[in-house]
Amino acid sequence: MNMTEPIRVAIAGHGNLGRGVEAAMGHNPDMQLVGIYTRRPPEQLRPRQPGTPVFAMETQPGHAGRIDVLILCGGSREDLPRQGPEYAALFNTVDSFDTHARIPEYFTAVDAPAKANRRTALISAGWDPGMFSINRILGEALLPDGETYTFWGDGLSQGHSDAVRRIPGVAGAVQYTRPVPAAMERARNGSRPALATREKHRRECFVVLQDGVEPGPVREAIVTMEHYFADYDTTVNFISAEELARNHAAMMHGGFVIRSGKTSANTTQTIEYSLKLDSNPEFTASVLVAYARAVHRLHAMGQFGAKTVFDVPPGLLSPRSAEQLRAGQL
Ligand code: API
Repeated sequence: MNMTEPIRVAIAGHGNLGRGVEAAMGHNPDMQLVGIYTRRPPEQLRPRQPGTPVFAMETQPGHAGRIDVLILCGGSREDLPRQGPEYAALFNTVDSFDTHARIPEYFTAVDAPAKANRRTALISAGWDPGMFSINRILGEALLPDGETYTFWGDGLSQGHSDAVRRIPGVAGAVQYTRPVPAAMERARNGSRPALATREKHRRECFVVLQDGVEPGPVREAIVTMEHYFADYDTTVNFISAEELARNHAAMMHGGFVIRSGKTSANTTQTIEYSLKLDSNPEFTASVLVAYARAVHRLHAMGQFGAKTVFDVPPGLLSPRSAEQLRAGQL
């Protein structure tokens, strides 16, 4: 691998996450943003950095030789199940597929085309799944006799908001994840047994309907949605487009992973990893960009196929070489 040539990165999809990747690229001088691919008319898109080339999504397969890593910024419900396998045949990719229960089948769908075409495809990066997943397995490996607690929020879940927006009749929506304070307290005190899903978080949606759409069926479609809402107590508020724009533009999020365990009968050890995010999509994007660097290196090492964050050594995320890291960071 030539360390002096920048890694050529492109973005597929220019929503909140795609814009976050643009911002993150500005902080990583060893990488260069060589294109943004969009489903909208390319001339309507305003890149953060004027002069960044913008292309129609369908031109992408013809650009395979110009892109080292393609970052897929679509949603998990409808975009990635289609785009992930398709683009993994043509490019090295990074995505943030975040439907936890479907990750095994998504991995298989991406792995086959990536292996067949000698590409490297890192799936399900971000913070959860992603950094939180790493902290969960570290906690469990280091403290086998214990309990793990993941809490999210208060904050705006991009995945849940996107899932609501895809319901027919919905013009706009956001979803807030509200942790239950008493449950957080129990987790911090090492409560055993583990808490049930419904005890830990509530979900609150603010939804704008298209003209003439009845709220009842939309509410029903939300609260019964598998993998997103069915296991939670969910409140749905219908509001105007003006109110959505005025009161729900901030995209703060965060949360923590706690592992509490015993190393001998009366000895408790606790590990906590916590995030406070002003912008959920910008942080997720920062994670994706660091993993794009790792994917480029894994590909150069001949490690083809689908990968998850568990398969990537942390040193590969850093712009520094292994020698530099040994000298200054251990
Ligand atoms: C929640 C979390 C958010 C994880 C972060 C990311 C997102 O329920 O708020 O969609 O924003 N699962 N996957």
